[in-house]
This record gives sequence, structure tokens and C-alpha cells, in this order.
Amino acid sequence: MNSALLDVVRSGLHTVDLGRQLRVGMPQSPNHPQFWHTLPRRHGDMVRADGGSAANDMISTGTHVGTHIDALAHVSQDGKLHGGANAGDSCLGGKYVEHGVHTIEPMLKRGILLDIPAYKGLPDLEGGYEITVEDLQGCLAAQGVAVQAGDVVLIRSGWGKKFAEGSAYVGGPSGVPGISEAGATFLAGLGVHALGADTIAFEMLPPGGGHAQLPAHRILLVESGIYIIEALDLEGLAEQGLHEFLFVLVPLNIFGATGSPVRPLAVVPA
Ligand code: UVW
Repeated sequence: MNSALLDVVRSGLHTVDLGRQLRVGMPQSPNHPQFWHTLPRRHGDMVRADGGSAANDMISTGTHVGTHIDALAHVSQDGKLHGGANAGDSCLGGKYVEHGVHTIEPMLKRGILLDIPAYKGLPDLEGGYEITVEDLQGCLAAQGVAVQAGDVVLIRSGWGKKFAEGSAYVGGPSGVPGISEAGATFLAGLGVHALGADTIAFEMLPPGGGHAQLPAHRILLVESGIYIIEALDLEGLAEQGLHEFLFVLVPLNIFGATGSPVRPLAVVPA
């Protein structure tokens, strides 16, 4: 088959993995059930007559753990989901029939990285720093890119470097950098399809404030119908100076779930 798309594939693609490896004990939001992985059957537990044996796994996990996407059903405000759907009525038999993660189409979108520390000439942003609208506009201008409707915008704070440190990544006393109400309103106004960040809760967490207030979640998920992607690994993109790419993300098709672990990719011609 001949097509422009396959011609690009044949000429070679460079892929950057934006997902975190799922490991027992990795840092995660205190709001969600922990990730567990175990081997119910190891080699040797059952050996066939011909000497062969098979090992297998069992995982148990919250859906908002590791790199993951928030479906619109994840957050309600005053009993309402996005579009005014009644949060109680949308949950039938324990499944969010409306706005569950099964309603998110696989994403093949233009992706944009906003590398905020690089723009500000900093190694990374401090805990509790609110990325302002001026930061977002200045970064876009410095990178020479304009957001178009339907894009996926990924915001790098540099906080992702702490992922391997565990609790430091979660924030707690230090807080976590990110956008808040004003940044979310600005980006929603540009008509983005989804927003992501290299932090645990996507938005700014004040020092000591934990996950008590998440105004950007309300603006994006409830008021604007914009998906949120959290705990991305954006270090590779930043190191390679890749600010514009094909963004690929496929959530697990879990009927009625409020989110899904994901392994997103950024793809550019080799
Ligand atoms: C919340 O607790 C709001 O979950 P998440 O960090 O997945 O948005």
C-alpha cells in the first residue's frame, strides 16, 4: 500500500517514550489505590510433561497511578460532570457510563512541549511555583510555536527529575510546581484536546497543601471537557529539544472507569 503516511514510516521514525515504568513502590498520589504486581505462577510451579513451564502475573492498581489519563468522569463540581451530566445518574451499576475512560478516542494529535524551566533559564521550577499565563505565552513565543485547536500541550516543570526519589516527587511539604486556575483558563481558551505535565497532580500544589484544592481539574475536566495526563516523563523531549511532534496515546478501554494508565509516545521523523 502506498500512502504519504506509510512513506514517512518507511523513511524512519524517532520515538520518545513519555511513560513512567510501573514498579511496586513508585511515587503516587495518596488519593489512589497503590500499584501492586505479583507472580501467581513462577517457572517450576507447574511443569508440563515435556519440561516446559509458564510464569504469569497479577496486577492490582488504581487507574490514576503512574503515567495516566483522567477521563471527564474523574471530577465533578456541585454534583455535575462535564456538560451538566448528573454525577450520580452517570454512574450505572458502578460504571461511569457517561464520560468514562472508554469514551476517550485514541489520540494521534499534534503535541507541543512547553519547556518552562528552559524558557526561564532555570534548571527546574521550585515546589509550589505557579506557572503563570505570562510564562505560558512567553514560552510559546520563545519556542516559536502557536497552539492550535485540537493540540495536546505538555507542560514541563523539571519536577519529573524527582520521580526516582519517591516521596520528594509527591511534594507534600515542598509543594509541586504547575499551572493553576489562570493557566488552565488560558490553555482551555486555545481549544486544546488534552493537557499533560511531568507532575503527580498536573497542577500547582502549594507547600503543605497536598491535593486538597485542584482548581485546574475543575476548569479542564468539568467546565471545558479537556483531558488531563499526569506523571509524564518529559526529560527526554527536553534534552532533545523536541517541542513539536506527533503525540500518540491510547487509554485502556475499561468500561466506566475514571482513568487509565497510559504509555504515551512522541514521534518525529528520524
Ligand atoms: C485526583 O485525585 C484528583 O486524581 P488525579 O491526580 O489522577 O487527578
